[in-house]
Amino acid sequence: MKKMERGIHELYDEDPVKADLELWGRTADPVTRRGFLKKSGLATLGAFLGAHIPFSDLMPAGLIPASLAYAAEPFEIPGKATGALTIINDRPLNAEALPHFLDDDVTPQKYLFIRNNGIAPKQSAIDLKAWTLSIEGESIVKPATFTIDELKTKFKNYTYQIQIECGGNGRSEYYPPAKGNQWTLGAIGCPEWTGVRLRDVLNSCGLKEDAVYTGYYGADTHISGNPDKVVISRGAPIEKAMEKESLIAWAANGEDLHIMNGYPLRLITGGWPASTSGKWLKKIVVRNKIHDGPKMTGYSYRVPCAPVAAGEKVAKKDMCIIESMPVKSLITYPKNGIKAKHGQPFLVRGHAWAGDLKVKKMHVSIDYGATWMKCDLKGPRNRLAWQRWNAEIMFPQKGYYEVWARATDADGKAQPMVVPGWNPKGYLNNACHRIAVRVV
Ligand SMILES: Nc1nc2c(c(=O)[nH]1)N[C@H]1C(S)=C(S)[C@@H](COP(=O)(O)O)O[C@H]1N2
Ligand SMILES: [Mo]
Repeated sequence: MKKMERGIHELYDEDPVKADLELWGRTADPVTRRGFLKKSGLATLGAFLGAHIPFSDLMPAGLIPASLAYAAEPFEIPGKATGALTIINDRPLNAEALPHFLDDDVTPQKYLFIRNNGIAPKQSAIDLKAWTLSIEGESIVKPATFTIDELKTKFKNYTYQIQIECGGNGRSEYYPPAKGNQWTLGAIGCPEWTGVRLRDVLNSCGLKEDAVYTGYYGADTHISGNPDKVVISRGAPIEKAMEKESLIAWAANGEDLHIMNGYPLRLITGGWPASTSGKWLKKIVVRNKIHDGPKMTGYSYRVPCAPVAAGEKVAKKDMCIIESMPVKSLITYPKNGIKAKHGQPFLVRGHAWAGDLKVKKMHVSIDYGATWMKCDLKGPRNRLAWQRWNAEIMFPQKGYYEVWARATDADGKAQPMVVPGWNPKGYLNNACHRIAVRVV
């Protein structure tokens, strides 16, 4: 297993304020956590970042400067764009996109993250004609099995642009650290999926009155090699499964699914943790109770029902299933650590999304969140698609800056500026994305 080198993160994980003090000679106000860079520290940090820091008095202490926080080494993955994805783990394979590769309105599959809990089936072993999907479970009247051709011809086909984001995206920033893939920002993507509506297929089999939850089963195999062990079997409440955007999809952007993204068939459950979007789909069950497959119970894809202190032990009974994902945004242009010319407008853009909701407002800040500027924000192509935003910034003087981006959802909830509520498995980090800019 390859592990990323996380030197500066580790240092900050142990004690961010101490790390600050050691590295930059900065002390923090314990209440505001605002940094007071001593003259010498200011010089050290400035030298490290390669520029004077105009808003240094506003820069929160204990926050790793973005120019250092998100440096990532690209690896190569077959079938994916070289250099665009960072491997987080190689068995099972998990990889995320560097944010600036997610700049397209519609995410090309070569940039779409990979989150495998087990071992993916081999593409060469998949016979498209022989692949079947079964619909079963105690709340189905007439269980049935469909080939992919039958799905395509028996039911109306739909195409929607829908974002999927791993519930653990951003996990690497939690302290105390949470076990699991140390995702930074790139376990998100928004391709255009083509398939049939899950509800059309379920209705054709007859849904009983007592239907409560779905559960999926895929063709991947358990990391232990035990053929009887199910890798992951999650689902969604029947109301979510019956939404018109919930798809059984065979294509992304008009192409076959990439093998690592579920070829030849997968579920798309937009706006919810992508763990509900089963890949290599073989079977869907409709249950008369909350599905209890592997990774539905215990601490998996659950957060404390009520907020807890960082590092606190939480009883299983106090953990609640994650449903709609929180509001979030990415800066996809330019990339972190860019140089800009003083006196010229600086163009920034990205995407914003908010689970089941729309994003209502988008702001950027160049003074560590002291003031915010409203961005241009477009509507989604369809429900559950991310939204494009643009901004034009003028930097007041030369030096080191960070551009912070903050989205607000239709309910008025905004992204937090720093890592939000700690939880045992490190889910739902929707802190503002920031990039470093050196204005020269
Ligand atoms: N069969 C199966 N489906 C799965 C998974 C898996 O390991 N096996 N991982 C889930 C998780 S946790 C996520 S975040 C998404 C990732 O989808 P992607 O790899 O296409 O980006 O797939 C989900 N569906
Ligand atoms: Mo995930």
